[in-house]
Amino acid sequence: RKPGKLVKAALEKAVDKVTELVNPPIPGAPASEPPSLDEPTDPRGPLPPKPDQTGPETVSPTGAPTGAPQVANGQQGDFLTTSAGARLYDTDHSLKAGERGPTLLQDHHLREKVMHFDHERIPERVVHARGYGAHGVFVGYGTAANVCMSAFLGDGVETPVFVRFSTVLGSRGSADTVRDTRGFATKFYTQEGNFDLVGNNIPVFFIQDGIKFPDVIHAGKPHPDREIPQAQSAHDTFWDFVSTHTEATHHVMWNMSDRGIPRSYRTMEGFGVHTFRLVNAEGETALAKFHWKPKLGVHSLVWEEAQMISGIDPDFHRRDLADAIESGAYPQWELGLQVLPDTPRQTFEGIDLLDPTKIVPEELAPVQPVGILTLNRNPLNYFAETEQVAFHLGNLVPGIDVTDDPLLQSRLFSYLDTQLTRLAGPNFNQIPINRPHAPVNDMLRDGFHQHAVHAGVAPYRPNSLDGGNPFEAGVEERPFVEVAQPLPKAVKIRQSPTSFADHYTQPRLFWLSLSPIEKEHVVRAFTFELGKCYEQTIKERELLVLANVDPTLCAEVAKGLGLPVPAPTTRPKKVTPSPVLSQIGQTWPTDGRVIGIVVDPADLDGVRTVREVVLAGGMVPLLIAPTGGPLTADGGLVAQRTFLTARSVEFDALLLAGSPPPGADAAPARDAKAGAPGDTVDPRVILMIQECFRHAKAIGAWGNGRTAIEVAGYAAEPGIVIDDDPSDVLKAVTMLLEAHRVWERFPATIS
Ligand code: HDE
Repeated sequence: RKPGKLVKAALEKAVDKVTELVNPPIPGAPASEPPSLDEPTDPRGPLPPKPDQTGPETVSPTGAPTGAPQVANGQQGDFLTTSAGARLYDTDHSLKAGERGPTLLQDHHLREKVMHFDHERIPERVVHARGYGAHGVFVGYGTAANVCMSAFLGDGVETPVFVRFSTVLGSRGSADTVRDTRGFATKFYTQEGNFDLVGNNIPVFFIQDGIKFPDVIHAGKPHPDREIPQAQSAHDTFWDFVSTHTEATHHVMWNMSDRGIPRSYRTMEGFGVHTFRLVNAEGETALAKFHWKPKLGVHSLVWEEAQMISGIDPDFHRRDLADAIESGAYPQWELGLQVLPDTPRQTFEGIDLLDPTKIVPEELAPVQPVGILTLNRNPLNYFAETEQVAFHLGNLVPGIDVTDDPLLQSRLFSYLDTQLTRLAGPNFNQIPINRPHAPVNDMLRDGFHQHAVHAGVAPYRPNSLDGGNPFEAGVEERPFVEVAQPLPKAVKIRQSPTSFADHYTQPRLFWLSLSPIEKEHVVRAFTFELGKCYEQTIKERELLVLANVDPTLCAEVAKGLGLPVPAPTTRPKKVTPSPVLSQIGQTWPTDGRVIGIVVDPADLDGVRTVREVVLAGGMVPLLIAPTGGPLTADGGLVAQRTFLTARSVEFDALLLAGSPPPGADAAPARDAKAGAPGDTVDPRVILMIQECFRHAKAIGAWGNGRTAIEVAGYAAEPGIVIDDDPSDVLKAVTMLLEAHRVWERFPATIS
C-alpha cells in the first residue's frame, strides 16, 4: 500500500528534522538550495574553469570515428556520475548515520566504487606478463607477391598494427632489463582479418614439442616454495631443466649472449621462430621464416649495466620506447622472409624446418625484405590496450598458413585457451584493441562480456529465416583456406623424429659466429648464472652440455666455476659460421641515443652548441648539473638531472663540458663542476665516468672538462675524446656511438 498523504508529510518532516540534527545549519551561512539537474551546481561551490582537455575525436579500433571526443589529457565530461549515469554531488564521504556514525549499506556509490576497484586487476599473463606496446603502421613493398598472396604485403598497402614487447619470466611489475628472451608480438589489422605474428627476439625455442612448455616455464619461474628469484634464469630449477633437456642448448646460448639483455626494444631483432607455409595467388606453396630487422641495428646492454638499471630504472625499456615515439623518433623494422622450398621432407640443406630449435643461416637463405613497420603512437591507456591485447598465432590471413611444427601446433590451442581466464570469457575479440578492422560476421553468440547486440533470429547455417545470411565465401572472395597438405603414412605415436636429435651443432654454429668480445660475454653469463646455482651436480651437468658445444667455451666457464673440464660425449660436426649472427663490426644510425652532458656553468655557450647539435642529430641530450633548475637566466638551458639523480646507465655516451683551459684566450674564472685543475672533482662525476668507461661507452670532454677524465685516470684510453672544440668532441663521440661501444678498450682474451 502507498503511504497516505498525511503519513507521507509526517515522514518528510521527520527526515527534515533528522537532517537538521545531523547537519546543523552553519550560523551566517546562506541557505543552500538542493542541486538541480537543470542547472547543475557543485555543492563545493564554483570550481576554477577547466582547461580545454578535449582532444581529437576518438577513432574506433576499426579506424572509424566513434563520435566520442577523445580526452587527450584527463577525464571526460563535466560531471562525475555513477556507472549508470546518475550525477554525483560528493565522492569523498561515504553515507553515514551521522558524522561519526556507522556507514550505511544503502550507499550505492560507495559500494560501486569499492567493488569496481576491488576488481581492477586481472590475472597477469602466465608468461610474458611484463610488456609494453605501441601502435604503428606496416607498409608492404609488394615484393612477396610471387610467394604470398596476403593483401597486406601488397605494394604500398598500409595496415595499422599494434606491437607488444615483453620479457618472458618476470611478473608484471618486474624489471625490464633482466636477462631473458623478449616477446615481439605484432597484430596486423589487415583488410582480410587480423594477422598475428607472435614472435620473440631469439630465433629458436627451448623445446621442440609444446607438451613440454609447462615444464620449461615451471623451471624458469621462481621456486615454488619461496617464490624467488623474480625474473631470473640464474637459479637451480632453470639450469636443472636445461641441463637435462639438451634441446634447450641453442636457445640458452642466445640467452647467455648479448641478445638476452637488449639496449632497447628499438634495437632488437624479431623472429617468427617457426616455419610457416606461404601460398601465392596460383596456389603454389613455399615454406618461410619471418624476421624483423631493426633500422637502428641490434644493440645490447652490458651485464653490469643491465643489473644496475633493474634497480635504478626498472621501466628502462618501456620509457625508452614511449619517449622515442613521443619525441617523433619513430622506431622502424623491416619485415623479411627467408623463403624455402616446400619439399615433402620439409628440410633445407639438412636442417629440419619443423624443428623450432634450428635456424636457417642467412648466408644459406637470405632474408628478403617485404615491408616496413613504423611505431608511431603510444597507447592512451595501458590497461585497455597493452594489457588487454590478446595475440594468437591462429589469427592467419589468406596467403599464410601454419606447418606441423609440434611446438607451433600446441600454441594454436594455448593462446585461445589462456584468454578465457585472463580476459574472463570467450568474447575477448570484442575488446577494442583486439577488434579486427575487417568486417566481422561471426555466429558466435552470448557469453560473458558480450558487447554486440546481434540482430536476427537465425545464428546458424544454413538458415531460411535471416535471408540465408551470412554466406560462405567463394574462392574469388578470398577466404582463408588451409593448405591441403598431404600427410605421410603414419601411426599415432608419442615420439619426435630422429632429425630433432642433434642438439649441439647449431649452438656451436652460434658460438663460432660471435666475435671474441661477444664470446667473452657468453662465458661470463654462463659463469654468473651457474655460479648462482647451489647444486653441484647441476653445474657439472651443464658443463658437460658446454663440452659438447665447444671446448673453449666449456673450459672458460669451468675455470670461472672452479670445476674440472668434462670430456665431451659427442663428436662435433663441422659448421660454417654465420657472420650475421654477430652484433659487432658495423655502424648504425644513432637516432634516439642519449648523450649525458655534465654542465660547466662557466661554459654554457659550449653546452648550448653541443645540445643543439645533439638534437639536430636526432639524439637526446641530458644536461646534468650539481643541482636542479635553470642554468641560464632566460631559462633556455635547464638541468634535467642532478649529480644526485643522474646515473651513467641512462646515457649511451658522456660529455664533460668545460671552460677553456688556463692560458687559452679569454679564459673566464671557473666554477668547476666537472673539475678544473686544482679543484676537487665531485665523486659522483668520477663515478659516472668510471661506469661509462667500464661499460665501454664513448666519453668526451672539452676545455677543463678534461680534468675529471684525468682525475679518473682514463685520458689515454681508447674511446676517450679530448679536444678544445665542443663540436669536434661531439662529432668524434657520435662516430664512436655508431659502432655502439668502444670494445677496443677491453681486448678479449679468447678468440
Ligand atoms: Fe607463447 N604464450 N607459448 N611463445 N608467447 C603466451 O599467451 C605458449 C612460444 C609468445 O604480448 C601466452 O596470451 C605455449 C614461442 C609471446 O600478449 C600463452 C608455447 C614463442 C607472447 C603462451 C609457447 C612465444 C606469448 C600467455 C609452447 C615465440 C606474449 C599470454 C607450445 C615464437 C604475447 C597469452 C603478448 C604468450 C603459450 C611458445 C611467444 C600461455 C603453450 C615458441 C611473444 O598462451
